[in-house]
Amino acid sequence: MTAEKIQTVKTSPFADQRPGTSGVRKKTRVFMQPGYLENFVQSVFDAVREDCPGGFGDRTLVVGGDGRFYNRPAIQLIVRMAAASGFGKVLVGRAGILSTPAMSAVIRRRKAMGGLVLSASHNPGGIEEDFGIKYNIGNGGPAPEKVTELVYRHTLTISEYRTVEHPDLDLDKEGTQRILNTEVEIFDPIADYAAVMEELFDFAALKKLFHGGFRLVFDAMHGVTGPYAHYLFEERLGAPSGTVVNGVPLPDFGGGHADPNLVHAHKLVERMGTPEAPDLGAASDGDGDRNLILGKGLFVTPGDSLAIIAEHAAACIPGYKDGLAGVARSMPTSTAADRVAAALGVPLYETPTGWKFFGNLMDAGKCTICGEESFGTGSSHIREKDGVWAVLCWLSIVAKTKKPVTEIVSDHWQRFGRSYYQRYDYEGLPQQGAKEMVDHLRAQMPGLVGSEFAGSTVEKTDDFSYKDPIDGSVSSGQGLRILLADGSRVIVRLSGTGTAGATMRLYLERYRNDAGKATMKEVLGPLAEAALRVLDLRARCGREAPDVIT
Ligand code: VG1
Ligand code: CO
Repeated sequence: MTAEKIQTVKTSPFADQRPGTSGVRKKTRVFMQPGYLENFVQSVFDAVREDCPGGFGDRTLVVGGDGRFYNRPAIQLIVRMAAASGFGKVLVGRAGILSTPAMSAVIRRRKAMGGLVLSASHNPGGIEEDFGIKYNIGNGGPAPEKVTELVYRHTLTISEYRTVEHPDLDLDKEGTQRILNTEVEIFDPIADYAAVMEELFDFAALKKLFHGGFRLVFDAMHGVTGPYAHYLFEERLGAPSGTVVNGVPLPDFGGGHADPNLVHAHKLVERMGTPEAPDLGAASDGDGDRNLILGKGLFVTPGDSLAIIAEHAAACIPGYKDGLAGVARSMPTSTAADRVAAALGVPLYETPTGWKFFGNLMDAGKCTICGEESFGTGSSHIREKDGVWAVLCWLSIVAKTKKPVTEIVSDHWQRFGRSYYQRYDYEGLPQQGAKEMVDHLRAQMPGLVGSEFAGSTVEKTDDFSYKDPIDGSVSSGQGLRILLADGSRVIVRLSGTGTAGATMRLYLERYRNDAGKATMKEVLGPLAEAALRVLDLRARCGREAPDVIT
C-alpha cells in the first residue's frame, strides 16, 4: 500500500457547465477557480460510472491537450482525481500533448474507456483567453448529447469530488508510475497517430512526390500539430525542413488566433498568392482537428475540399480503395459533397453542426468520409475531424492525378458545377440582442414562403431538426433555413463554442453549373443582402460588416 490517501472534498455546483457544440469552453480564469475543473471532471466520472457497475478498476482513461495555458496544471489535477476514482490505468501524452485526432486514435487503438481532451480548439489561448474540456467516449469520438446532458445534470447537483495528495508528475518523461492502485503512463503522443496514417496512406508514393520537388508549406499556427507535422511530413515523407512553420506548440499560440481561415492564417494566404508560392499551402488549428487547404492563388473552400476528397478517395488513397459506404456533412456545409455522393451511388447524410453527430453513422458503417464547413474534414479511421489527415489526402490526390491543386479543383467544378459558398461571422454580439434577432427571423419565416428572394423564390423555411438514424434521438433547433427554388440556401445559427457574448453565423450557398467561372461576390452578394434585410442586423445589433468571412 502507498501512503497516499483519498480525499473527499466538499464542493458546490457551477450553473454554467453545460457542454456546447464541443465540450465546455470558458475564459481560462473561470477554469482556474477552485473546484471548477474538479466539478466537471468528477461529473464526467459520475456520469460514466453508471455504465461501469464494477467501477473503473479495469478501465483506461486517456488525458491530453493542445498545450495551451493551464494545460499542465489541469492534467496534474485530472490524474490525481482519476487515481482517487480508481481507474486501472491513465495514459497521458508526453508534455501533456495530444492533438484531438491523436486522442481519438489512442482511445481506439488502446481500447480505452474514453478520454479527456483539454482544449478550446480554435479559440485563442492564454490566461486572459480561453480554455476548455471535453469527454470522448470509447469509440474515440466526442460524447453524444445523451452523455453530455447526463454530465451536465451531474454538474448541477455535485456536492463533493475525490482526489489524492500526490506531488506533480514529470510530464516530460515517458514511463510508468503508480498513484494508489492506478498505473499512470506517460507515453509518446505521436506514435499511435502516425501508425494510423501509415495504414491509410501510401507513404512511398508521397515520399516520391516530395523527392520530385513538390513543395508544401504547413502552418501549425503554434498549435498542437507542429510535432505531428514535423514527424510525418519532414521526417517520414522527406519534405525539406522548413516545410512546417510555427511548429512549436506555445501556451498562447504565439499571441495569434490558431484558427486556420482566410483571416487568421492571412500570412500563409498571402504567401500562396505570390509567384514563388509552394504547390500546396495548409494550416491547422490549436488542437489539430481543422484544416485549411490552399493551392497557388486559390483557397479551396472546406465544402469543396470535402467533395473533392470524397470524389478521389477510392482511386488515390489505399485506405479507401474499396470505396465509400457513404458521405456525411453538417447541415450548413455546402452541398458539393451531395453531388459527389450521388455520382458515387452512396448515401449522403445531413447532420447538425458538431462532430459528435457523425459518430453513430461511422460506428454503424454507414459513412466513411464526413466534413463541416468550419474547416473540418475526416473519416471513419478515427472519430474526430483530422487536420493532418486532410493534408495527406490532398498530397495523395496530387501524387496520383499528377495535377496541381488548382486543376483538381477546376476539374471538379467542370464535372459537378460549383457551390458558391461563404460564411459570415458576427462576433461579440450582445446575448439578448442576438437571441431576439434570431427569434425575429424565426417569426418571419413562414410568411416568406412564396416571396421573391435574391432573384429566386422562397420554397421552404424551417428550423433544422435531426433524427439520428441509428439511435432515434432527436436534436432540434439546429439552425434556421431559408431554402430557395433555385437550390440556394441561407442559414442562420448562433455559435455554441464562444466564451464572450454571442456569435451569429450566416451561411450562404448558391449553386451554379458554370464550371466555377463567376466570383463569390457576384453570385452571393444578392443573397447576403436579402438575408441581412430580413435579419435587420444593423438596426438590431448595430453591425455593418461581419468580423470574419470564410
Ligand atoms: C464551431 C463550428 C463547428 C465545429 C465546432 C468545433 O461550432 O461551426 O462546425 O464542429 O466549432 O470545432 P459553433 O457552434 O461555434 O458554430 V473545433 O475545431 O473548435 O473543436
Ligand atoms: Co479544433
